[in-house]
Amino acid sequence: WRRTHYSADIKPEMDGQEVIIMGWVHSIRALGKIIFVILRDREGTVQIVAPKQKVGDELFSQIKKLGAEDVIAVKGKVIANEKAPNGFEILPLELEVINTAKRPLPLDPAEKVPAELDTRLENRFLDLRRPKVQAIFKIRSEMLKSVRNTLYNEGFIEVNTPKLVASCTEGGTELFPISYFEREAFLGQSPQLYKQMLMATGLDRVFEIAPIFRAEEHNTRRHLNEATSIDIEMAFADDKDAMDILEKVVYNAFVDVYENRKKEIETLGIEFELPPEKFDRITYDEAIDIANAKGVEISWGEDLSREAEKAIGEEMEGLYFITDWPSEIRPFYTMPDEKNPNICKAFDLMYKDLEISSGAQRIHLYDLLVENIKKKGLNPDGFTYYLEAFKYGMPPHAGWGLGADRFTMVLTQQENIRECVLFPRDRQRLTP
Ligand code: AMO
Repeated sequence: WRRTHYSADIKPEMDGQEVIIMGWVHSIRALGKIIFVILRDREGTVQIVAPKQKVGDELFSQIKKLGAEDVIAVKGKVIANEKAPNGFEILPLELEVINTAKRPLPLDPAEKVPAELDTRLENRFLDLRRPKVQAIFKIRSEMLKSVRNTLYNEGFIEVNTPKLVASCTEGGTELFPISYFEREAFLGQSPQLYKQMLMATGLDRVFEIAPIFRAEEHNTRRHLNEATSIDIEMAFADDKDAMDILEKVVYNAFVDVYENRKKEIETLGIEFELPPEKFDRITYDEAIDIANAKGVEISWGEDLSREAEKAIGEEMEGLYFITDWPSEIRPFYTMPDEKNPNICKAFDLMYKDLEISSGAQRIHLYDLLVENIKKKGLNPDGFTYYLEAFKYGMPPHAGWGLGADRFTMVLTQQENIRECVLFPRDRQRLTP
């Protein structure tokens, strides 16, 4: 048997046509001489109605034996019926039970009351059968497709850089050490050094969508130990150019999700609003003023605390940039401002109180870079392979990293990042 249609492809106008559908038994209801089976596939559900006198004894008893989540194939006839869901039902002609499901189920995909997140993640393959959960991943996929489209259209080349690495990029903590034969190595925190080195090659504009690993100690709703980062780097460009690209990438993703994932937005039951094409831009100074005005104490030079982010997020609507950060709290590769080296050409893109991206213009000057590495208390010897790329013709460049999981949280309006990752990795969870 070959599947001819997904549930959503069948229309009442196909009345009388024969179809083959495949999927899971979502629910089954026997009312004496008639059985109703709801079959679920990726695109939705179909009602199969089996009246005993029409389908015959043999098929009727075969259908009667079905249980929740059995995998079945049904050959049947489309019957237009205004009273049925979607305006049609299927009269079964033949049924094949492809595989049965053990019962009781550890988690019922048809269950209306949601289970605890932990139970759901423990049984993620079953949890993922639920349309609301699938909707998140369809939107995530749409977002990734959109991001790729925008970046290809803007002249970016997709690259892959190593994830087994020799040095840190985002500060010494948060690294996962691994044993690499007789040497120590780490799981990559960010493709930062590699995407910068690629700027010395003439590839000019590159992007990568790949995992980043962070040994975050704490469990929060916004942090994972393995996340997916959308990274770009562009040569002959400054922080403003990188922000313009980020705006396009994020705005287009909103538009594409809005236009192509209406069904999933409805399934999630969320109010989906398009952002403006240009996002507000406030400086770090303005941001801390907002926090201070709201009673959150934060002095110049401090990184934004969770409380400060919340206070600023209350004031600023939707998406906005924070620019002109103190150099001290940004990574060593960040270009200081020419006029005031205490601040640097870094930016964060926020959605309310959630940071979804950070980026900057980078230091492309060898001496300044070495000096900055030392300033951060790091040893330049550990960065030789990276520093070499700055000696033989490195153009000015800028870039950013956009958290794919956090961006999905924003697009699907989820409060917990784990909802937006198929198999999340946190301090407690290494399986499934
Ligand atoms: P940063 O460390 O800010 O910047 O990371 C960039 C973006 O990646 C996401 N992110 C995470 N998401 C979930 N869990 C985590 N533990 C986690 N860590 C980071 C966030 C964040 O905004 N090299 C720079 C980027 C650059 O300048 O190009 C960097 O890694 O959405």
